[in-house]
Amino acid sequence: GRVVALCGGVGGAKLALGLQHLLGERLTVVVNVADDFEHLGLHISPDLDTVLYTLGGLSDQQRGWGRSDETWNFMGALKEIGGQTWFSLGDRDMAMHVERTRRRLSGETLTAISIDIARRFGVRSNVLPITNNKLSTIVVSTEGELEFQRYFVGRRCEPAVKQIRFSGTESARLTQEVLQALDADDLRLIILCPSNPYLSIDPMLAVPGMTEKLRAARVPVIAISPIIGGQAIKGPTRKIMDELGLEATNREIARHYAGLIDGLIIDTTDAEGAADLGIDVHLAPTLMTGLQSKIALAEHALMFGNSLR
Ligand code: GDP
Ligand code: FO1
Ligand code: CA
Repeated sequence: GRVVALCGGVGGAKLALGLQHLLGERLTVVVNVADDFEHLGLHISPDLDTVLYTLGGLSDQQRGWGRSDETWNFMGALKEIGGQTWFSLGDRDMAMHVERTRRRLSGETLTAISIDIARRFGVRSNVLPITNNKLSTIVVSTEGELEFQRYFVGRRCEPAVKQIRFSGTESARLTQEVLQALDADDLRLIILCPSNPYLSIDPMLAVPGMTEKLRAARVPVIAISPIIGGQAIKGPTRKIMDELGLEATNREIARHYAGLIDGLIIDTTDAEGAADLGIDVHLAPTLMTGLQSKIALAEHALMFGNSLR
């Protein structure tokens, strides 16, 4: 059967790679686009980039974003003439932004462009943006409202988060391709990847109809916790939970997704207290390092999903 995975960037893409290994074209990865913005006149889609590069075997493992074997001549030259350098665009990565921008201006949808580039990268699974419409995360911080990349990259997530808002939700629509994936007769499981719940998954859940789709799903919906031992593996998840007055625990992740998921995978080392999360819990090693650990966690997700049917 088929599987749909809702995915942000780095954390989600790691599991998506393991799932792709097991499922190939039976996997559809639905990707967040609320990190997207226009920069230097280009349309940048960071989470789509991360997923396409990761599933295509082109991603930089250390940096987490962008391509491996990258060079930075463009940025160097841009700096010399006084251009904006707070957001780095690698020379090879630049091809993606320029070509995607050109194709959007010529009238193609983000979906069509993503499908075509995935095919050219030899990606076997289906990679779909959640929407073709503009959707943007706005961080309401102690220093005022910040556009997402200004907060994340420009300010390195330093301003304390008071609230996270999404603009464009009223007019955003799930794409036909996403709806088809969620309605497929042979769909067996929906997975919320271990992505940042507040910055990566919530904007997708904010697209009209998405939470209703998950609630009405005739297949199990599971999540993998991005929190291990009260800490995030990378990025501001833990910091944001602290700032929003939330406990950085699997219990809080379970509470956050309550009503949407049928089960939660948490790390084996967090076994204590697993019984009273108020939801079906599966224990597994959830720290993904090499390819084998990504495939192993993907196997756990499929097994757990099967057990809930
Ligand atoms: P971003 O869009 O690049 O910020 O990436 P995501 O939102 O997809 O993922 C960020 C989240 O992934 C963070 O909360 C991390 O804790 C989580 N994460 C990253 N690597 C792992 C891992 O190996 N295991 C688990 N369980 N979570 C991870
Ligand atoms: N992240 C950074 O921390 N600094 C950058 O200069 C940067 C550039 C960049 C360019 C293209 C792209 O697809 C992603 C890029 N990222 C960069 C990553 C990214 O914007 C963030 O990690 C996320 O949006 C959070 O998911
Ligand atoms: Ca992201």
